[in-house]
Amino acid sequence: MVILGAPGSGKGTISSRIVRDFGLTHLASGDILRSHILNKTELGTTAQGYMKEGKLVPDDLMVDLIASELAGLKGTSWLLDGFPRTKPQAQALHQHQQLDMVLNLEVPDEVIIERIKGRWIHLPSGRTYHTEFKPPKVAGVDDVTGEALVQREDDRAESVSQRLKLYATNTNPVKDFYAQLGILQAFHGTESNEIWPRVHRFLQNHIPALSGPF
Ligand code: G5P
Ligand code: MG
Repeated sequence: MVILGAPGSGKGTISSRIVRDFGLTHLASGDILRSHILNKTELGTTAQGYMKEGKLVPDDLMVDLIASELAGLKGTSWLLDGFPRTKPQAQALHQHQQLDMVLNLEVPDEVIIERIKGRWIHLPSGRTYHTEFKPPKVAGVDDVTGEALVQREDDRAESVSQRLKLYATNTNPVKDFYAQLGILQAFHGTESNEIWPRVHRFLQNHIPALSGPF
């Protein structure tokens, strides 16, 4: 399964609930890239230059990265978040693996711009908090490890508007690609708590064998 949505639309938030209730493995391309940056790998060094400007990492690097991650997940059900983001990425994934469904979160840009200002993350794990929507138990500190939370380099206002523009240009063709395959399911709203029950119901009807408590 793939989850699409603009930067800050709640892909990570909804994905963590899907993982909790349906047991899929969550692969978030941005989290994987940030862990490469943290570990100072060659890919991390290359990707950092693009990411901090709010630009996309080149398709060939992303396709190789995700293909190698998926190769380690043979036989399991997974949820890809943040990939594919361009039509060439979607075509490459389609050759590698047929998807069962694609969830598409549609949240207005003005809501996103406001909410991203309050995001704090724990870099090593990708755990995400929000000053109002999901505050940590202790301000500025990760609930699990007690380590410091940081703001993402690309959450500055200039990078966010650049990311939203790039999303509109590059990812609309991805939506069209999946709509033509008949596997795109859109969820519109301004709050994750309003979108989530609808996603849950949809998944319960489509993957009943995996459905858990709600
Ligand atoms: P990422 O990491 O994939 P984006 O830009 O796609 O980044 P992002 O920013 O991670 O997406 P999200 O996961 O959709 O957003 O949203 P989220 O984290 O769940 O929610 C955002 C914040 O709002 C959080 O603090 C959350 O708690 C809060 N929140 C959620 N719901 C609500 C709500 O209802 N109300 C309120 N008030 N708050 C809420 O990619 C980063 C970069 O990596 C590169 C690119 O450079 C990209 O810019 N990259 C790729 N490049 C090329 N190809 C790819 N496939 C790439 N993948 C990554
Ligand atoms: Mg995310």
